[in-house]
Amino acid sequence: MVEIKRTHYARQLDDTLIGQQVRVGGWIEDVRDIGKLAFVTIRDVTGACQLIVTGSDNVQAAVQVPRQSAVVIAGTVQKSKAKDFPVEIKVTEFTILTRAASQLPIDPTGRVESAVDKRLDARALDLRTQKVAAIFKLRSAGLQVIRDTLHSEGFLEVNTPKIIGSASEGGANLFGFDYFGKRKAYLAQSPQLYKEQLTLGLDRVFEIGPYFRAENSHTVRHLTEFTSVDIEAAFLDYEDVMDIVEQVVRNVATEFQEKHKNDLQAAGAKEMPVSKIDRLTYEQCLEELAKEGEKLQFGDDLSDAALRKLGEIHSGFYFIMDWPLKLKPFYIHEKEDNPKLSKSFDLQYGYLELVSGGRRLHDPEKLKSRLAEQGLNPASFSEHLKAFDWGMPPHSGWGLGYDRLMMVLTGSQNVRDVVLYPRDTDRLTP
Ligand code: AMO
Repeated sequence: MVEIKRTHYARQLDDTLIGQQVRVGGWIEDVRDIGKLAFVTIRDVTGACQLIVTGSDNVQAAVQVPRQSAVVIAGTVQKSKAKDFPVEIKVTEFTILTRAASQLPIDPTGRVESAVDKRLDARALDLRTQKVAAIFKLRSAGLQVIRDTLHSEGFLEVNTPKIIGSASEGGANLFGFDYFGKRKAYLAQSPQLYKEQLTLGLDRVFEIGPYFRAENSHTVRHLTEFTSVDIEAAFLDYEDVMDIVEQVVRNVATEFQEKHKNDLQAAGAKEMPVSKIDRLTYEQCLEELAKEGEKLQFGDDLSDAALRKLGEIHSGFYFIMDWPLKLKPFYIHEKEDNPKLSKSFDLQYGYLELVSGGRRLHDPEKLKSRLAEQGLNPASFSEHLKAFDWGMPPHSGWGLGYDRLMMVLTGSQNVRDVVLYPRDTDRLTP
């Protein structure tokens, strides 16, 4: 029986181990045959290490094994003359566990670049590329920071249904399907209504989960399934939850700079210190755009072109707040001193919208009349509306597109680069 359990990962090998027996598992990256011995580089998720293989059988095995095959090796650590490796392993046991095909669809060493579609078709292998693995290490680290930040602010993590019986935010962009031949069901486009209801008993909640949008937009920032971080908090106003999202983004960026420099570098990302984030009103944006020759009327949505122009003026993170009420969903609260405006905001990075949120209506009568004003039937929201008769507290929240945030923080140009198995208008596999 082959012992497959490692004693060390590649990154843990250093000169404190010289003279010791170690067992390392990974995949073959390179083999240099120099006759009586072979230099082999094997890589695992932490990095690479160099092996010295001697003895004609072992050298033969090493030379013949296809690159990317899974191996486990045992040997003694010794000092290395190679400039990239402080130590190397003189191999005593060399076991090929699974041979890789000799023709692979992509080159995971990153030396030969492949188009994104080709890489996505071979995603599991693509993750052996250091740059790609670094992105997903950062993605995982970011989620942990977000959870820690929100827990420390008193939020509970919750899980709400993704299969729902009626349209949650008004019906547009929903994927519907047949539910056991009995009725129609839908995939949740956001946890909006649930998270609002949960403030009634749990006060502050957050959810990190997949949401689904039947948007027929094939762009570098749209997916049909995306990951959102959603929060909702009772007894907070919209500017309070803007403070929280600012803190979340700053903490993630700071963690990346302080603890994940190597991954940022491998991902090809710049460090991105997040200082105080500017808060512009919608009307200020109209003025700035007018100065640039982009004339919009109050009430017009900010088009892609307008956002691109604003993104040139404000190249980093900035908020756009106090949007016209009529541009916002039915649950958004008006500004008390100017009911044409709303207590709402988006967090932008350049042209890219990362977050939207706001203060919500908590008065059931106001909510019903707003539904009617927006052409929605209050009767189809009866399940939701009943919670508003149970003492709904005032509340505010936001939804943050995690894939888009990762795009920004890892310097990726396409949202597909930061999602393991992206779903878009064309792609449903792997
Ligand atoms: P919204 O619809 O603006 O708001 O979505 C929130 C954030 O989710 C991200 N996002 C997407 N990311 C990738 N592909 C998509 N198709 C996609 N659609 C949205 C964006 C966006 O800013 N219920 C509200 C949030 C709230 O008010 O709490 C909502 O869903 O980054």
